[in-house]
Amino acid sequence: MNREKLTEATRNQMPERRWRHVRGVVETAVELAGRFGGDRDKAWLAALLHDYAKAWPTDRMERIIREQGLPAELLDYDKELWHAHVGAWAVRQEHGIDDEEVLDAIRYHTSGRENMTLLDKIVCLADYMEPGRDFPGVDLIRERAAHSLEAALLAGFDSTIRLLLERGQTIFPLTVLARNDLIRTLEKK
Ligand code: DGI
Ligand code: FE
Ligand code: FE
Repeated sequence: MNREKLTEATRNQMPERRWRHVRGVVETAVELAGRFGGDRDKAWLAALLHDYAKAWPTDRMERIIREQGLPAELLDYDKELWHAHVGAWAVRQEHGIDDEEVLDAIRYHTSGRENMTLLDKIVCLADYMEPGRDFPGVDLIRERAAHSLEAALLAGFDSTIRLLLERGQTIFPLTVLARNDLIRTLEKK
């Protein structure tokens, strides 16, 4: 796998602003992998590809979910959730990415899930706290990330759930399961 080609192909999927975010996530994910003992190469790859389908048209994502056997349940929830699953499908199709750990980290980077792997957590947290992010609560996430991946990620999911509640939106069940799981993990420590 050629890193430059993959980088260029990813850049071509999105506008410049989104590409800047992706570069921030790559930088942050590699840093977090170093801090918490994750695989830096996998962190690099999953972070680079995490928003691969983010700028794809909604109807294209919907068609892929229906025709390629991705979880149809996604269609009952916010469209923002779709790019993660579609992105994992797309990078396998278009670039032969077959590392299931990397594909899972891409697939669950928005919703989270129960029993998140170290790589899932690194990518999801990097997505919340990359240098370009600025939203209420991001400082707490960054502070916690200095010592605890789980505590930082919990603050991240809390801020997303709070936002969804404020907007009166649905919450995808995996996000609730991910949050519950992190709380239990932290209680055991
Ligand atoms: O793709 P990004 O913008 O970098 O970040 P992301 O993949 O984490 O997408 C976040 C958006 O998804 C955020 O604006 C909230 C929205 N969203 C809608 N419904 C849900 C949701 N996020 C989660 N975690 N769970 C939901 O049910
Ligand atoms: Fe995303
Ligand atoms: Fe992102």
